[in-house]
Amino acid sequence: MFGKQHITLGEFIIANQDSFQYSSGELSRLLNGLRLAAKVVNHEVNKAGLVDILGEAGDTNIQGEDQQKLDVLANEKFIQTLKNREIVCGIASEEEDDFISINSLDDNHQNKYVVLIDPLDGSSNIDVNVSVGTIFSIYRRVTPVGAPVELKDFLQPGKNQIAAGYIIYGTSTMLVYTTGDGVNGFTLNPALGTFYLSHPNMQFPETGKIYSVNEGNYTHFPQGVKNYIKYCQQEEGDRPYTSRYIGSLVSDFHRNMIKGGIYMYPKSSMASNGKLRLLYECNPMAFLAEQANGKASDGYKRIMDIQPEELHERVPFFCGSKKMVEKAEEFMAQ
Ligand code: AHM
Ligand code: MG
Repeated sequence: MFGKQHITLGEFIIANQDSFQYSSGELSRLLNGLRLAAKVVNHEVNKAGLVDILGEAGDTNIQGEDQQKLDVLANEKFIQTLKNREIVCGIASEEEDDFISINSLDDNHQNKYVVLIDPLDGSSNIDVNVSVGTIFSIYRRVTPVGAPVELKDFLQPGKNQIAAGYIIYGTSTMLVYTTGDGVNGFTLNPALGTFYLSHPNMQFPETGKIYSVNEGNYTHFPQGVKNYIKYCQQEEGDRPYTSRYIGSLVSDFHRNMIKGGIYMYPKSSMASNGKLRLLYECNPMAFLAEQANGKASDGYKRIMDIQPEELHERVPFFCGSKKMVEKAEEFMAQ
């Protein structure tokens, strides 16, 4: 419909809103809010090396990790933008202990969507100038419109997501998202502050040659994962595969989606559910993966079928090219 060089994210959101079945105007406003916050955070991330903004903020988040200043800042920017625009009824963030209910008295809680967000994932990479990302996930509330949101609005299985995406602050900044109708990627032109459609209809190759896992934890992995890693390294057919691990989920996922590959964060004898959070990291990435012809699993079953029990729940994660994830599952099942 448009030449791909010329379509902006704003135009794309509007052009596609009619294909969305419910409250499309509201979803468009919400996506535009995220787009704005992404630009603000991008600006901060880009100047991280210039100003005295690095280092620990002094707080510890709910997972007991030290927060760096940019995590706090990104968290604030996203929450502020969504609150100010009164476009959601609730927000849950990886950086907040509890969900936030947006009490907009004027409209009597008419908003229908909740947002779950990991404002700055992979933030241990910031002070070494390696890519980081923001991950977001959007659901329709399950409680009735007109009342404050409840925990159950956030504890929905990933298959209920109506949109999800990420922003990657990399060599260029990109926003990649899905509303359940494929995955599209937009690259920021920093001179104009505008995102342009650069990667229409992104698809994981059916299979690939890259495996991404923190192999330092090898001895602590389940036998199935060890065997799969050995399989990746064996010389046979198109193997050995290449090992690439940035330690920044968004970046590892993005590369694997373009080139073909598998990302794994298995459970280990040190962490019985792995490290990644079901609601803020795995579900949105799983939705994107499935929409891009890939697959996401906990090693045995589909990520998006899991019924969450708590906001900060962790889950083992295997995600990427379909055939590779299936092969890893085969090894897990043995
Ligand atoms: P974070 O939410 O504290 O940033 O942790 C998530 C990150 C992922 O982006 C990355 O894939 C993983 O943690 C790396 O963990 P590890 O250093 O244990 O390999
Ligand atoms: Mg994270």
